[in-house]
Amino acid sequence: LSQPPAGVLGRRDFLRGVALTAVPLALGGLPAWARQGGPGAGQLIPRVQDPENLEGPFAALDTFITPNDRFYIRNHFAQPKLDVRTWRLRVEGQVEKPLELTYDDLQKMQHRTQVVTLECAGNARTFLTPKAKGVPWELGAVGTADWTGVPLAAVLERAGLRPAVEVLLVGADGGPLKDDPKPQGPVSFARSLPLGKATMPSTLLALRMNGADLAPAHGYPLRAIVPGWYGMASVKWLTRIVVLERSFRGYFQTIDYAYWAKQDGQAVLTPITELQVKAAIARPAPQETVAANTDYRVHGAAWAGESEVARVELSTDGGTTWAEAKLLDKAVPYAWRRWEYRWRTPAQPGAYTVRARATDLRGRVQAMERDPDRRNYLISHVLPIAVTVRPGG
Ligand SMILES: Nc1nc2c(c(=O)[nH]1)N[C@H]1C(S)=C(S)[C@@H](COP(=O)(O)O)O[C@H]1N2
Ligand SMILES: [Mo]
Repeated sequence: LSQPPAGVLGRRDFLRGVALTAVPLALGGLPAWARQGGPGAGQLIPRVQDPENLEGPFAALDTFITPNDRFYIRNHFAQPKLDVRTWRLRVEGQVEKPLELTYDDLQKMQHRTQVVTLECAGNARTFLTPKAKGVPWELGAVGTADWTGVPLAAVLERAGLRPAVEVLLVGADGGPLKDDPKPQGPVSFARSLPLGKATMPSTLLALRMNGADLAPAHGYPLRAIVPGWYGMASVKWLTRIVVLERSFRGYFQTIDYAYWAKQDGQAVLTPITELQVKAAIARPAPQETVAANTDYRVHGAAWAGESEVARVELSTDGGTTWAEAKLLDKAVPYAWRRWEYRWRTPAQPGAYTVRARATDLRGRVQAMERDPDRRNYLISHVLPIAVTVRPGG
């Protein structure tokens, strides 16, 4: 696995990398923007500069584990500067014994490694019409890593739980908010978990990502990893854990990262939690040109949150007929499965679409249409990928 040296993810380094990258011949079919670095070249693609938000090169998907230097970065505020010597994790609220743990304390506890796919709840937002507010992600705000750390349950056990319903995770980052409605003054990035999810053995306080200490951009020295949930639950730069007797109603799970659920005939803003079932197409990339009358390998990945991908189907005729894709990776809980499909491209040049649709073991199937109650999040309906078939092949 390629590991970035500390600080390699800076925007200036990234831009320099693009300028010096030679164009590999194998990428002939990719659109021009992809050939000049970015997805085809396997580098992160900047989407917002301040704070830094970069997506992974999803079109370059070629491994089950996403290398750290291709893993998307989603920040709501400037990256906090933390010194591991003075950094502490405080555990408080409904506990018998409040704790203040050092980095060393956590290193000495028993560790567990867990493969988890993280997807940002706003991934694929640029495909929405009308245009939705938020970071303009294409397909690459998703990645799979193996995470090593201490189960959150072990830390809670050490503190001793008193009657509680939720566990609040607070990051060291924060600041004023830009979009209305917003409170006055600074807000910390914080999310809560129901006690049941917080105490599952797979819910981690992670110190390492793919075998390396967390990079600063991914939450060094400590982050939560909440398997099967959208990325916003996996709080980075953790400094405080508060055990709560009531459900938390903070900004990032009410105003933001919430959708309209219908309950008793009412629309209720509900925090976003579990991943929806979804298949995403890596190649062809959007707007890619492919040769007529040839065998083309359509491929991508599919995930299903706390369930498991049962099948992936492909349609190359506008959604009229569907054919089964082949699942490539073995089923790993909480991780994506890559898939592929041999497409005999049409003999007739022109504009075509490729669609992928996943079903999970619970029988959830991707919707064909967008549900506007999801606001600017949970983009898991079937996305038509537009391709141009050119003569010859
Ligand atoms: N403290 C903190 N944690 C955070 C965020 C943040 O801005 N601050 N962003 C969240 C969101 S929305 C996502 S999708 C994931 C992204 O994790 P990554 O940047 O390591 O890919 O981190 C989550 N944890
Ligand atoms: Mo996110």
